[in-house]
Amino acid sequence: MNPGLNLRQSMNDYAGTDPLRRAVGDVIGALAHASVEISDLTGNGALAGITLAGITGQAQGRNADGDIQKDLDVRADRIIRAALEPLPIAALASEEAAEPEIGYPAAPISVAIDPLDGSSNIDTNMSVGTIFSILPTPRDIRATFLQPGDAQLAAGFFVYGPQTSLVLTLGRGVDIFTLDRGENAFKLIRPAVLIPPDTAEFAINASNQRHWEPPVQAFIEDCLAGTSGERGKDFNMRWIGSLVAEAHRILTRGGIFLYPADAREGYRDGRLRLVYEANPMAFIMEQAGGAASTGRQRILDLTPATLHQRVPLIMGSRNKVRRLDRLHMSPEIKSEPYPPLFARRGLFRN
Ligand code: AFP
Repeated sequence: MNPGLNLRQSMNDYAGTDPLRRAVGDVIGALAHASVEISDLTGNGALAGITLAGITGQAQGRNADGDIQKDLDVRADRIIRAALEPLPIAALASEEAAEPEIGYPAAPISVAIDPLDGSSNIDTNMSVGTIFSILPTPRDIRATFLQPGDAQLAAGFFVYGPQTSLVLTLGRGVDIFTLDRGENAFKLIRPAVLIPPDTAEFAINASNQRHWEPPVQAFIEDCLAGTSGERGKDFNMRWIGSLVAEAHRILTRGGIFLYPADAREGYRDGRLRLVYEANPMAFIMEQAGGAASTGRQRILDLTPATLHQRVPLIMGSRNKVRRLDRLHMSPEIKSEPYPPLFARRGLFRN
């Protein structure tokens, strides 16, 4: 596709006369429309509390799964629901709702969303975003969001940062569009994005190091050892605390992102949700030549047991994801609770 092509035209080209593709394209168009309003809202920051009654960016309770819920989370959820309401969608699942909302059960597609990912960053003026996954509606509508990630028809995320951008896969590669505010239209800026297979940049919340499993300890230890260690090269570290921003950076210059399982209460399966965070991200990473796994299994192979199920997520440059998979499978790492190497060097201790 030619750079500068607008999203509407791109969706028309994709859909052609295929009704299922037309339904997918219409949902993406509606999400793009909603994203402009969410972008404006997040762009106003604290001013939103003045210009929009009741928006403070402060916590206002917890969602169904116990996450702190900001009023912007709720507002973004409402904006998306309003944008999708006129469309024939069988079911809509959201991080902000305990159960999916049933719309038109005979409709061919369903949608899962994280309306505002990274909302804990809102008051620090960091990039946040909206993540979405579009699935075929199965015969039993109750199983809609319990399908493996490989079933996805499309997935993407909007990043509300210096630019408002859409990262999109329709199962035939990854394209990045940026909002042209003058024309109020998303324009294609990077077609057929590919992630470099190798990288010297990792993203992990290092404050959780003492809780990680040995394979992750070993991998990060090697990165930190740099040229003095067995990897023989120095690494750079990033941690933004916003999955969409980390993913966009990886699509731009490569890298590996880890939110692994850890020993903290409630983090045995990591922090991120399989259905509306890990699955869409994994689809995008693989379509851009990268990889996404739990360390032991390919993310897109997993069958969700529940809608808000959490899963360890390791994604990005495929050679680094594969290295972590090998470390999780290697017997010598598994047999030691903490490799002596780590105990001796204790690079995190001082
Ligand atoms: P919030 O949406 O609650 O800000 O969580 C963001 C997130 O799910 C993901 O976007 C980040 O990568 C991750 O949490 C950051 O988690 P930590 O705060 O534990 O580092």
